[in-house]
Amino acid sequence: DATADPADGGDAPASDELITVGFAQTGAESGWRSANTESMQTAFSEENGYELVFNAADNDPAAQIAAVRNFINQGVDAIIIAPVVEDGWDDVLQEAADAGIPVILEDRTVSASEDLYASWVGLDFYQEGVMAGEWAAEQYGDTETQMVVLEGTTGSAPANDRAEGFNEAIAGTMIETLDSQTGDFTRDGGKSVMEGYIANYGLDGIDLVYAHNDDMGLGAIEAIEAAGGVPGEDIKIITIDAVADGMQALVDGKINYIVECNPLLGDLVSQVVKDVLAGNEVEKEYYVEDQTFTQEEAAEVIDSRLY
Ligand code: GYE
Repeated sequence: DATADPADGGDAPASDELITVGFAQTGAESGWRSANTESMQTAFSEENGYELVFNAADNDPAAQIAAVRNFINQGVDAIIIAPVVEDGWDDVLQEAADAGIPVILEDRTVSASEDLYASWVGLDFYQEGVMAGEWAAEQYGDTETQMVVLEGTTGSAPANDRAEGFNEAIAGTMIETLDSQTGDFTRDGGKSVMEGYIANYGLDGIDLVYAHNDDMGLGAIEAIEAAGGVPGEDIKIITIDAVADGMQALVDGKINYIVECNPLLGDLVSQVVKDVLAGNEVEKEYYVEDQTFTQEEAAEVIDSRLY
């Protein structure tokens, strides 16, 4: 077993040595999600010693829990979850623990006890909200500003934390929240909620959009343009993610500021999975750093972005 024959085709392990990993992805709601799925599939490839069982739950929490139960029944070596929502995980996480299968969370967090999972790899969503809110406060906080919010999926960690961080950062400024509804992190969702806002408050009644992700901001741009407005000028837009389409809209002047959320988590998650399975000690939380971009900063880096 220990003697590898260099002539037998490189260092990919024989298939019976592959680590079987079940990955319960949220769905395919956004550009961020596509980049995250690709990063995970690349990191958890056969070349790297894995057999990946991939499930995308179409953002349905019940379907995602069912997928995790399937992984438990299949007896996979480890389970990775990007939890759609924070709540409702206690039972199935306990079932995984009872079956002796370690769970590693990536991207979003859960409200369940941290004893029920081995580790989490992701981003500081609260801090992303704070960074977005601080820029808004600095730019618009001294003048009367009517803001509408496009929230992410209700009950998801990034929607909860990005709202909280932003609201704390704009407290005491002249920015007023006119309305706040979910657009489910999708472009279509952002567009239709924005159409409703424009119908209710008029283009002139809205000064600022805070969208919890780029895709919803891009949907809002479509709605504003369809109504005859100029996004980025008549109505300012702040978003989170910094995916390719979002960065292009920022460079084009249609978005005013983007806080990054790095989706390229695959390699770090893979390292954590290997450590957990080897019985090595791991941290409970691994935070990946995020940056922020103005229009000028986006123009400088857009050609070197990885997603
Ligand atoms: O910002 C959004 C995606 O959970 C951080 O989910 C992720 C968020 C991301 O749909 O675009």
